Amino acid sequence: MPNVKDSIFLKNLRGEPTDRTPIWIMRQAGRYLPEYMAVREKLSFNELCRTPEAACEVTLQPIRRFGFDAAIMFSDILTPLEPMGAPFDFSKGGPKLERPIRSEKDIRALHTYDAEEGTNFVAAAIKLMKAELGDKTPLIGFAGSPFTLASYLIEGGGSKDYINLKTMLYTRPELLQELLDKLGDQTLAYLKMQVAAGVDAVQVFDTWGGILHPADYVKHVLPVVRKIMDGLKDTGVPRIYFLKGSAPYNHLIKDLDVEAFGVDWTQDLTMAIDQMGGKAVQGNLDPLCLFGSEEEIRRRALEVCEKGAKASGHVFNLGHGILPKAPISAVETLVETVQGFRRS
Ligand code: 1CP
Repeated sequence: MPNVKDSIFLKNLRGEPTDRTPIWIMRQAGRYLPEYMAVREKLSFNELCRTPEAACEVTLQPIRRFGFDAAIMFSDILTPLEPMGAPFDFSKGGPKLERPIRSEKDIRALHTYDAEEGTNFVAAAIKLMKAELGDKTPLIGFAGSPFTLASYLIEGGGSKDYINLKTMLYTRPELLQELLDKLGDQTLAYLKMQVAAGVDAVQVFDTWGGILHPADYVKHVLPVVRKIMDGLKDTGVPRIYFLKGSAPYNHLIKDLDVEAFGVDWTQDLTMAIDQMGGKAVQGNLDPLCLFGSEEEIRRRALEVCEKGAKASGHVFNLGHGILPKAPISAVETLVETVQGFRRS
């Protein structure tokens, strides 16, 4: 009987030897897949996230098509904010919040909630996904880091300069901290709920944690990430921290109690492995490499595999999410190359 615990994905996160390198890619369920777009013609993005059967279907799509070594539950980092009183609208391209959260009153009005109730549709989706994936393919749960979530709440959507967030940081840091602490408590409860529902590993996405001076990162971002990761330790599931743009912070995060660090494509993987003190790594091919020639994709993917093989564990991934225009044939080339690589 195969056991999901023996999957090469989980083995690499635990630092156990495997003869090949597992691969999954961030945003593997999404707009580059025609079968995803077909589902989206019938359901809005929010409906999709809140309908367990549909979320399960799109989670499985990239597994069926490419045979990735791990599935990631379909949802969004912003989904658990709605029950706090901050619903996002995704219909205009990027996420938009009706009324940004900027004052003391706005922050106090956000409420923490029982994750089993407020996000019961996520637990239901995870149970369906686990039943479909069986013992072959592990399922990754995830959440946004409090800082990345705060950036969307304060700006009201994506931002180029984070003017509102930084204004708060430089005028009322204690207010920003209050928001981060509140989001931290909710995020820990949300991830614990996912583990109870059956996910095999968790990833915290910190897409925008890298926009701060390292001293501010250490003061405001790192402690709440640490609290979440420490709070998950007893669950026993491997924890992955993906901080985009982490290169100037690697020496600051290396002591976090996690099993693996996500590495973006702006860093040399060997350097990141040296700086991350013996932990497993996940990454780090440039997502734009998928627009290169087949030969170039193969060459660069193998280079990442060779470097990753020197870490205590390596999970192949892109250095950030796949773009909606990425060619399917490039993903096929990538998966075939990585799954064909043998560690010596
Ligand atoms: O129109 C559509 O169909 C919506 C596009 C879309 C998709 C497919 C959004 C809106 N989110 C998602 C899914 C998603 N988002 C997943 C699913 C699982 C998978 O990886 O396959 C995950 C893990 C996320 C995480 C996410 N959402 C992050 C962190 C990772 C990253 O890419 O940096 C962030 C920052 C978001 C916010 C968000 N949601 C959606 C968009 C387009 C964005 C980015 C907006 C921006 O650039 O600021």
